[in-house]
Amino acid sequence: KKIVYSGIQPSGSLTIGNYIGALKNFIGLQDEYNCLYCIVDLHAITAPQEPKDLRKNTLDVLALYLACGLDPEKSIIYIQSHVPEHAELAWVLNTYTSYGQLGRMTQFKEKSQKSKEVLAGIFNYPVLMAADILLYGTHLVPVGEDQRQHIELTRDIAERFNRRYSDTFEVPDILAPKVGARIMSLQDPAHKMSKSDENSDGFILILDSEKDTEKKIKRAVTDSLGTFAYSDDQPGLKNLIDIYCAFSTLSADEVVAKYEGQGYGAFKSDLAQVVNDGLRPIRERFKTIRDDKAYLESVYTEGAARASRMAQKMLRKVYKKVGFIPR
Ligand code: AQP
Repeated sequence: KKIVYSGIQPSGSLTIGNYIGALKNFIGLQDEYNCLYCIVDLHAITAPQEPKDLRKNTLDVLALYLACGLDPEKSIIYIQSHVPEHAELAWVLNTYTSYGQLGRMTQFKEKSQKSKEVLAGIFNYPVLMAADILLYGTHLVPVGEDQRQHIELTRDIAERFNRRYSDTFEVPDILAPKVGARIMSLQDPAHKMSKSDENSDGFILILDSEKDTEKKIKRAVTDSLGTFAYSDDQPGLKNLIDIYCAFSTLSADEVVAKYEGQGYGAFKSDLAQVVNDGLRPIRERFKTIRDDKAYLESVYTEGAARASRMAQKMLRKVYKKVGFIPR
């Protein structure tokens, strides 16, 4: 079986962007592939985190993984900091990554523009991500479109290392969803929906109440054209149609056909219902799972043990190739 790897940062509560672009697609891959799904807390600290919030968010993400249908019997589900090989491999890979290439990463440019002090951690973020992926011989990485550049970089690093020594790393491919690979902010459709957005109207959290979900959709920015079309000239509406498609079986054309000639109001209230219907079972399951501390602990402990075995094997191989003396 091929290997699938992905992770989500516990840097806040997850949005429907995280869900549509990543989490939702994790579920279906579990039967066909050997999947590893990580909660990447080492990545999360590249932005300042309050320790107690980080602890809470990490367990929230774990419970959400399980509530969405990730199955610890099928997939390896674990917390990144429990497997120190991630950080160790990242250090080695840093010596195969150019400063210039990291400086060209869009996510780095955007995040560093926003912060007063640019941390080395945010600059090196993609190298840690490359380590996550390469550590397990990953073939496929299900992520949103915003991560494409990081996957390209991971491929470059793997190829560079393989050329320098001999075949060591599998060169992975991205697996981006056909619909909803890039969900935009509800308040500013030029920017992607992000859990760390200061304006909470910009995102819908998986765990938002049904009322808040509805409110945020009603407030979502559209346009004054008044025509119902799926077009780049109407990015706000286009984004809402993408969200509708992700939570239903309809295509964009079918959604347009259904609401053509109507105002945006009717569409928005139906959209709120479609999103709430889709999220309701997850929201309900989340509560029960999140309260079961012992179960959560057993899942992440078992997951880390299984991930560690794979990670140790790869790191030993890498250390040997580099020329480190085994202890
Ligand atoms: N708006 C989005 N549309 C589609 N997919 C998205 N993803 C994130 N935002 C969108 C996908 O979610 C996965 C996990 O992302 P992450 O938490 O590791 O980091 P991120 O991409 O930086 O997500 P956020 O929400 O924007 O987090 P913050 O605000 O903390 O930086 C990835 O697969 C990503 O593609």
